[in-house]
Amino acid sequence: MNTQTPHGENAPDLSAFWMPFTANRQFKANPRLLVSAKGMYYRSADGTEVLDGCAGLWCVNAGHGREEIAQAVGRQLETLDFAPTFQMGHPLVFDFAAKLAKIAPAGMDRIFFTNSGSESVDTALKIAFAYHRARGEGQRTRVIGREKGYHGVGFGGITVGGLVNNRRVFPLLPGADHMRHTHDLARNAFAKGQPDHGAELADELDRILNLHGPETVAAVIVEPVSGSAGVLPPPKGYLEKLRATCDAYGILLIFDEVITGFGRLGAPFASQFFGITPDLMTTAKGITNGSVPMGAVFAKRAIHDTFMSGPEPLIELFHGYTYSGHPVACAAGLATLEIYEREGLLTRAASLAPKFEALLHGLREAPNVIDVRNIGLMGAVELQPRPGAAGARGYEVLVKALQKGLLVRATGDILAFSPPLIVSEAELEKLFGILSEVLKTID
Ligand code: PXG
Repeated sequence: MNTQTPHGENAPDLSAFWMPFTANRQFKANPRLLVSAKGMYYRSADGTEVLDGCAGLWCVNAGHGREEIAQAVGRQLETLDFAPTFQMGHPLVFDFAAKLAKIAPAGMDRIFFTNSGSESVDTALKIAFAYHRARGEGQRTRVIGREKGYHGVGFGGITVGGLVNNRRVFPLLPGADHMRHTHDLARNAFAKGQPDHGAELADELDRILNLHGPETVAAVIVEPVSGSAGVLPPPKGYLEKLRATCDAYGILLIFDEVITGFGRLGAPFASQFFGITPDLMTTAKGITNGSVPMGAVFAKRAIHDTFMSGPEPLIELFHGYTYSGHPVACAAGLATLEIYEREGLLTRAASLAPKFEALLHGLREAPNVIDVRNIGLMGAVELQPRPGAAGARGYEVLVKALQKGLLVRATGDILAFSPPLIVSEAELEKLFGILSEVLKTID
């Protein structure tokens, strides 16, 4: 139903939509609606052009309104709108998996489709448990995550995640433990790229393994670069140590690449950027350029093959979604991969990163800034919280930046940046120019 509201004629009735991760009443009192998008820009309901500083929600890596994706999706809807992938198949899903396997980290060429990052995480955890069980190590029932980790909102994801607001209200799966986070302003503030200090935090894993017994642990899951916690690149040497410890005890290492996947750091995946191969890798977001919901778990071939040893008529893994490998999502994904490859977007962040870094760190002296950090085309500016009003400064920046034509992501008082990978140097200058102006107006 359309009603007249103070926010414009024929604005939609806002009451029925229960908004995710949003202060609903605050938003509905002062709504911010985006109505169209092309390239690097959104257009808001009042006609403002808004530069997209965060690729939507870290997902629109090839920029908005890509015609090839729209056409592929339209064609697919007319050709084959849906087909089951339980005991059936359709050509696109096999084709898409094969093409993803080609850009995957070495050996991670077996792919399970989901519909989101949260589903990818739950899927990867279930594969880990089932894998150990298939090898006669069913006693491996524990999983280890990290403080400040974000792995989506399924029960598996919030159990291994480490953001207190996502956990405190809900019952969690048994048997999880957490390593300490690597956010260390005292030693690492204003680091460019991987910080120098903190590799020893990976020794936390040994401590936790000694507490529980390493033979009880199925998997360790981390974001190679924490995203939602406010862009925390791993300290130098940290991921290497996690890899070595997992190897020493037969524990699976899961990289959650929902944000870092599909070119964000300047390589197809963070795994290749850091030169460390996990056993399982979770993805979503950029897999379809954010256009159609989809996710995928990449598994090492040996893990997949472990499941393929029983009697052939038996289902090997009792897991899957109605929409695993949905034909329309596959069409969107195939068109997305073509764009990524044709335009070199899976590596383009590498050449833009120096400019991005220089502009971002140029905000170092802006009011209230207590840290600036970056890696690839991911960056964050951390503001000192206002006494007694944590998050207020961050929210004010979000609102004021939008008025000036820039979309930023604020988590608490941390501002995060992850522009589409098509961004030009001039657009980066514009982005940080607007931000600099806005920061000057925040008390
Ligand atoms: N893992 C990681 C590392 C993520 O960043 C998920 C899993 C869950 O994905 P889905 O598709 O279920 O939402 C995510 C999602 C933000 C922000 O700005 C980050 C995410 C989602 C929304 C906002 O910090 N990441």
